[in-house]
Amino acid sequence: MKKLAWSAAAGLAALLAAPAFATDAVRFYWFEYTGRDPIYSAPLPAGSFHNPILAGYYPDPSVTRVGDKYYLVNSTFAHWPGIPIHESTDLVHWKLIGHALSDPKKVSFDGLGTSRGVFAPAIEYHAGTFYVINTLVDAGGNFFVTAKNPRGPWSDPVWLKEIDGIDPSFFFDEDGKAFVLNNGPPEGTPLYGGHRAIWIQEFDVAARKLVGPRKVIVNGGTDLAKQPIWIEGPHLYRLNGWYYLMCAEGGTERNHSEVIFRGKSPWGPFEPYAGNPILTQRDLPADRPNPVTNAGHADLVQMKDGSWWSVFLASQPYKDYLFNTGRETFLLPVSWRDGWPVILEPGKAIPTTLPGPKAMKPGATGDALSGNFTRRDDFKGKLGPEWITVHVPRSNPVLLNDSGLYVAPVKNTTLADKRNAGFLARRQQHQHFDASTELQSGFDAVEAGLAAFQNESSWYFLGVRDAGTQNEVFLERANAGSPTVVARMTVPRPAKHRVRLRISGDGAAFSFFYDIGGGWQPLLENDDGTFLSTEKAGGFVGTVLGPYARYTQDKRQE
Ligand code: 6LW
Repeated sequence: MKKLAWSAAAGLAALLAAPAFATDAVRFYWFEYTGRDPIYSAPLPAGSFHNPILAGYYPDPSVTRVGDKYYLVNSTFAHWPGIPIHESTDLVHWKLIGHALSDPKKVSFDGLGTSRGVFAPAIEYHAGTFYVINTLVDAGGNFFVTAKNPRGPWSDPVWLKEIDGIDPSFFFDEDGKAFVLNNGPPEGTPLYGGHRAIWIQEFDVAARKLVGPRKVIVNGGTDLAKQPIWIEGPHLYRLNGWYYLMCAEGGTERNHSEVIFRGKSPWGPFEPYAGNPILTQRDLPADRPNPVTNAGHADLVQMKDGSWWSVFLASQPYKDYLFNTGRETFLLPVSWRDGWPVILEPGKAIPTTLPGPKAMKPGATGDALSGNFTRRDDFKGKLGPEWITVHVPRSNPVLLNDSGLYVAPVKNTTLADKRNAGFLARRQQHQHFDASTELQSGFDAVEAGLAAFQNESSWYFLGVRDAGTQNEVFLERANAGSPTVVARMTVPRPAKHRVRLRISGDGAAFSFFYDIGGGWQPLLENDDGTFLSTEKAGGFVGTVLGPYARYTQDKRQE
């Protein structure tokens, strides 16, 4: 069996260290994903781009510029590899070039819910070194990694055990001093639920450690008297004699926003801008068409041409406040008003098509991350950049050779367990999508097919298994309670045992199809897929889709 080639990064290559590969592995011949959201169907005007720039679950973006290149990181929670590094020359088209966390020996998310682990990371470049700082929630706390080349290798994590809280970021000042900022509990007893503070502490670059006192620079938010909640995601910038401190406020749901402060020293005092928030969608009418919600958690970057832009997270509900695509990365130009940066005027809706930066060249391309597209993976010795796993792989469930992908069931492990199962996934990036695959059926004691997974208690499994000399195609739904088979069909086992399966989503409606040679047949249509939404499933991630194999119940319990 050939080495698994993770095309853009060494991410899953370390899996190959495992010596044996299960003989029960199921072969998948190809996988195809098509996004078909009507909102992107009109041709893109020349020089324009579509928001989100990274569609599907890519929350908490942080960006930095090095010369004429830009580097972006996002949260990945219990998905793996951790913290993708995307590179761009125009802020619109991005390519995956590596991961800040890719050695499964260094971290473990076993036993963690899907929305624990990698929270909001921040990326900076200083004196020839890239820094990514982050919190592994319930899995080690705050840490940073460094690299000379953003493609890697990235250093081992340097743990910052002395600080609590989340959302750390570095600030490298012009005078050589450096700081770590983050969100933490306030001093003393919190005055109300969601009362948090922004803290700062000096960082000794040479010694790679925090030094001196730690101090609160924002208590609660822009106006403590109004009991602001969840001040977080701090970023500090120095410009025109001011230190600008930008933070998210209001919580990462419908009241999310971005606010700005400024002061004459990194230690404060910081005054809030009278025009805060500088980004939110919370005041817009709920019944607006194609709503974008949750906007906040932003970072600023100045392009080489002097223009300012902001990346931030937002979500796109298909109805009410329901979205299965998680929190996505958006891009907007920033304007300056009386010395303050403004990402979006109050009352304006975030555009999904808008003019791009000057640096955007006609015909520029990147990975399939924005607008409508079809991505087909023939699994010929190489995996596309979109593939991830859920939890850090401990065994060897996914292998590739020149003829296809092999997914092995993992003993005693299914999607309902908080550890890595035989599941390779890609993000659901559109409200309207088709995800299909072809696999080899007829494995004794193994069930395989396609899963749509939100977390360990919210998923669909469209699978095929042995039924004597025939096959059974089935749909299992886990919706908070025990997984239940909601549709099943006994079908002839086709020539060469090849079966095609498809999951199609249209907003809330999920439909499931199989094809054993005579064309697509529905197994169940228009099932209510709202249980995969963040509103119902909870947490911080979005739905992911892909090939899955597990042992049958009997064999699982052996
Ligand atoms: C993240 C926090 C947030 O740490 O959500 O939107 C949390 N903002 O800043 C998880 O992504």
